[in-house]
Amino acid sequence: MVLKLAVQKGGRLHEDSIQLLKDCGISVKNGHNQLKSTAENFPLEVYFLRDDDIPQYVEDAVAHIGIVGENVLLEKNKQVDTVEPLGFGKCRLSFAVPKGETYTNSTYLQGKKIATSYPFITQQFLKEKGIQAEIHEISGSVELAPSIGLADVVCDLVSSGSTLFMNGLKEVETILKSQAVLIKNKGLGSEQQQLLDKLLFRIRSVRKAKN
Ligand code: PRT
Ligand code: ZN
Repeated sequence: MVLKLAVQKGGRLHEDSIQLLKDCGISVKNGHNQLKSTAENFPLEVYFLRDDDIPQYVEDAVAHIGIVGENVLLEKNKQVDTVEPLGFGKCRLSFAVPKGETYTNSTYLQGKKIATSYPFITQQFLKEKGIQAEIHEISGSVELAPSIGLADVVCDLVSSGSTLFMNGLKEVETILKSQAVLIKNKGLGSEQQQLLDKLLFRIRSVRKAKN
């Protein structure tokens, strides 16, 4: 019996995910271009995937558990359980407008063109507010959209704010605060649940010791 964990293959969550396992006393070799790796001292198999694919893999029980940003989890809207916030990968999903614009509240967005990689979360926010706007889904460099005339507004991830600033944009409204979370498949067997409980005990101890 082995617990299968999906983590990001590269990118911003990869190193912190592997470091968390290390801090839990679990060593994982990440060979170049490997899809999976077996831990040496815990019954754990680690799958290296694009973050966008992790919720689906966990819903389908290809991986029992996964580490992913709440932003991706909410956008993909898959049937999985959130087990634990992990305290890294912190960012926010915010609207930003050209810096000369005056934004007082979300009614500004009425009738605007909004570029985002998070169409589902953005649409949910607009719906809640009763706002009609046009959403343009783009997968990268969202912050360039206003300067090339593709959109009036962007809804993008922000951490320091410097990307927005360098593109002449200002953050005006946050719709989601996000961090990496541990998720699990909804139908875990009791043996997998026991392994997860063991891992979770270590994760909580590590996080307590750091605070
Ligand atoms: O290849 P793969 O699909 O796996 O990776 P990816 O390119 O889709 O994601 P990646 O590695 O960029 O981010 C993975 C996760 O890290 C995200 O889903 C978030 O949960 C989290 N995270 C934390 C961030 C940021 N901070 C962040 N700042 N993800 C992206 N950004 C980008 C943002 O999109 C913008 O382009 O950084 C830029 C803004 O940063 P500041 O500091 O200039 O504001
Ligand atoms: Zn991605």
